Amino acid sequence: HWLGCLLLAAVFIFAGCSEGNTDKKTIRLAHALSTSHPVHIGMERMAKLVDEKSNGQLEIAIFPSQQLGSERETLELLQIGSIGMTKVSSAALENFVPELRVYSLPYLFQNDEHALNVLNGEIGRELLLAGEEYWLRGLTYYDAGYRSFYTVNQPVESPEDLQGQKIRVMESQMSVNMVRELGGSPTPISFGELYTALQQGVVDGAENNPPSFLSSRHYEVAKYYSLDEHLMLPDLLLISTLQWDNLSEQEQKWIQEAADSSANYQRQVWAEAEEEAMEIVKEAGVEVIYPDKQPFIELTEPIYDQYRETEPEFFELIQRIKD
Ligand code: EAX
Repeated sequence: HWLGCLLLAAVFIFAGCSEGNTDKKTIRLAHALSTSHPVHIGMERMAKLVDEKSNGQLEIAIFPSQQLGSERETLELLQIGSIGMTKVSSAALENFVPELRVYSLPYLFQNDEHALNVLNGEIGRELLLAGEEYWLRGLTYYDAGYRSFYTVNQPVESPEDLQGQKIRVMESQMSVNMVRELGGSPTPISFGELYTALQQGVVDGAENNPPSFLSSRHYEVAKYYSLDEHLMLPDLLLISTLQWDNLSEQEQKWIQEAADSSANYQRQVWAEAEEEAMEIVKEAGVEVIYPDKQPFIELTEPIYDQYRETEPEFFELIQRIKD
């Protein structure tokens, strides 16, 4: 029987196998982060809550570390219903749900409170559900803090230092444009391939938040971390609409409630994880730089002009919340 399970798992079916209990449903959730990452810990909480609420009848099986593919690939698997759930950065979703490009505007939010008001408010909800027509239903946001540059050979004290440096970005045109405006050479690579790319000199640096910098062990190779905090991209927990429509109303309610509650929990875990990550990487010999953000802000202004030409709606709404 176990061999059967293994084979079925291998061909990506979303109905799970279970020993002895034929009513039990398993939903597979795949993502790119390692198990020590605070966003993974948030998802574990969600899975635990679903298990408790359903009395063990509904199981969320988590596949971390890009085991089932990159963020782009898991989104594709969701769209055809091969897996039920995924967690990706909003930047990875841009190619699927263009409305989400708004989150990729550098220095979009004035502060944490502004970000939280947007995400937890009407706009945040609308953007979370914007993927429904593309078979990607958003369940909740997880906090992914601020992204900053890290480099192998040369510290980034100002945008000039990005000149001639190959910087890994996510598969996001907005991120490509951002790095280009700042003077670097953007190179899209999936998260799971980045450690080797840094090590082998395929790229000279990347950008991410402190817990990802730590849990990916990129800090072993990239010894300069410049906290310019150019992006605050939320992570999104998503369910395939094919999976969602296959659930009873009660099951949908369990999942939504568990997702909401896990997001609150994850925000608490995040703050601590961020601080801890900074301490650990410093201890490991990473030099932390606190650059003046102004030149970064000014150089990325053309991104706003490009964006405004196509779809200014959400940006204007987000600006209004700030005021
Ligand atoms: O979604 O690819 C990345 O850099 C992301 O930060 C990560 O996978 C979380």
